[in-house]
Amino acid sequence: MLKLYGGTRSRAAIVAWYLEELGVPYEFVRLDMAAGAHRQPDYLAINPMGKVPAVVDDGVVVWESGAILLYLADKHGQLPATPGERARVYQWILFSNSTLIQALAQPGEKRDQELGKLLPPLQQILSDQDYIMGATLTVADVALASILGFAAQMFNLDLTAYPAIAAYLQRCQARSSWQKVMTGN
Ligand SMILES: N[C@@H](CCC(=O)N[C@@H](CS)C(=O)NCC(=O)O)C(=O)O
Repeated sequence: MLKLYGGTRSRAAIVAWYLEELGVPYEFVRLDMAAGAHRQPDYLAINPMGKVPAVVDDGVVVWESGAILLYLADKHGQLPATPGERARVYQWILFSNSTLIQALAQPGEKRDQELGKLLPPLQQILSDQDYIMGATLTVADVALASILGFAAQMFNLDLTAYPAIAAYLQRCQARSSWQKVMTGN
């Protein structure tokens, strides 16, 4: 069975959410990160960077949440048929895990400035469709909504000016798979 390595309240939740969406069984290996379990040789043999999440699946080892999501989507036949459509999925996962996270990591006013550039186009796109690729949830939403959700929680991100983004986040968070992983229900 696939093993998912993570910690309490870590980005492993992103991968767990997608595994639940896919209906793929997995064992969650909770590392005691406060005690430094992610820096011990047995875990560094899986991810030499000492970060979670990582997965071990039939002898395949993958780390970096975005790479794991894409691996799972690919393995389970969830990537679009054409290179152009697949590129849109890569684009949104990389946007979420690099551009959006980098903006969120800026200190105070600079964060607001950067988000002021990124959130209006996102609001525009989500005004016309329920999910980031169109009418149905894809792996791209798992990355994007997870980061938006973390931002809302950690930085008290105020989405009042972006009602379509707020509705999108609510739509994703209402899914039973999200509820199961993030709230333990
Ligand atoms: N870009 C990586 C980030 C991984 C990351 O920073 N994970 C945190 C937990 S959410 C971690 O392992 N921190 C432990 C440390 O840095 O020592 C991903 O998305 O997988």
